[in-house]
Amino acid sequence: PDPVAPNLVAAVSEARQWQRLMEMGAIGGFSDADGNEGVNRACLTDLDRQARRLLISWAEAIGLTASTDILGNLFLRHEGTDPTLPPVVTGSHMDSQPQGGRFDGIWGVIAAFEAVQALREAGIATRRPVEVVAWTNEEGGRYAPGCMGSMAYAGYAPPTTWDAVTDKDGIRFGDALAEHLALEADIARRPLGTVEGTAPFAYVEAHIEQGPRLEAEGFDIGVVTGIQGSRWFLVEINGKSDHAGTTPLGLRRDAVQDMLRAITALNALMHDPSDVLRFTVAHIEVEPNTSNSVAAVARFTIDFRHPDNAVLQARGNAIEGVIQAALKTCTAKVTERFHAIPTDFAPLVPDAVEGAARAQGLRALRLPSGAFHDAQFIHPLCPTGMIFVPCRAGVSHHPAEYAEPGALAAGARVLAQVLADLANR
Ligand code: HGY
Ligand code: MN
Ligand code: MN
Ligand code: MN
Repeated sequence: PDPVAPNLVAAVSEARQWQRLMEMGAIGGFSDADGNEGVNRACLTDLDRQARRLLISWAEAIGLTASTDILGNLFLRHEGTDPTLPPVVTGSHMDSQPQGGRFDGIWGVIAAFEAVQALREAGIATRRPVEVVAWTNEEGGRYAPGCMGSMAYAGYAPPTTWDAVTDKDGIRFGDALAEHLALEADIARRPLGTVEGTAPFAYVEAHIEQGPRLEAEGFDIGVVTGIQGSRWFLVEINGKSDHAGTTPLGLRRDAVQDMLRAITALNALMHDPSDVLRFTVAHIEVEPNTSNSVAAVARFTIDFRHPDNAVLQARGNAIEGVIQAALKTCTAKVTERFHAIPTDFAPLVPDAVEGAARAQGLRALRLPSGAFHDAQFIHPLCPTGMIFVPCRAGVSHHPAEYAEPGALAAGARVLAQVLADLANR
């Protein structure tokens, strides 16, 4: 077992981490009809900024310095004995789904914070700086796609790529970001990742599994080996508004009827007996959206995922043709909004995670992630890995999302040891 582990592991506080999680969960918190405590904290909102201010207040209380880049990615820096070395970066996201849970994303930020605080309290010097990060807009709920902050940081897409994307109130991402940066103008500004600054030495993201395996199979730690691929499409079907009472069916150009034909055809394309493929239509808009005018426009999103890149490309590339062939009276415009290829992490970080888990007597399982994460976009820059902890029944993106305080503390202890390891390499 690692010599630093005992006092470092002891310095990680289960109670302090849980208390911080509950305090964060109250920001945008709500109870659903069954009494589950969920959170609705969209990116670049006052609630998001309130949560960030709370995190910064904790950080400054223990001597970390806060900075933010032009995408609003927030960094809390623990200085290394050699400040010139590329840092180890660790964190996740603070934004949530509209009916999200109190653990998705935010635990990874709080666990990173807890691990760094434990390093400092245990008096463990690190050669490299360690930076806790909160990425902007991982969820892609308010503004599609997700992972905008990490994609811009990694140079995957120019920072202005999404300026014209609007939310449900018609507010442009570029305007919401400009307002956000103005409201956080007192926070030190830093270059944008690898575009203007330096790449990390390594990146580690702690996250709840958002799946059932660790709990069902009795494991404490998930050693994440990679992340499946994701592709998001927006489909706009254009027909013609008409009077519901007087227009014969044969003369209609009904966008809703053609949308249903298109989704039925897509279900056939996406049928996969092995049930490995994931296909979701969950955001639908209709115009004019009244009960007695035939629908002129129907918009719907496609979220399509697969672990095999050949399938992800082939099925994804077939989507437009299948939609066009299914239409009877309308036209369709299909745009791709997100394209993350399947990721296999290099062994360095997963091996360090597994080594730390074993050194701490924890049961560790190697597994891929079904959810996408910011780690997917940091992976090409440096050795990258993730630490999963079990969550109850694998539920996520729902207010019933839950993880045990002890399970989260075990995750933070493994993270602390991995950071001590990587930051001294
Ligand atoms: O959708 C995802 O996979 C992530 O949880 N936002
Ligand atoms: Mn997440
Ligand atoms: Mn999520
Ligand atoms: Mn993530």
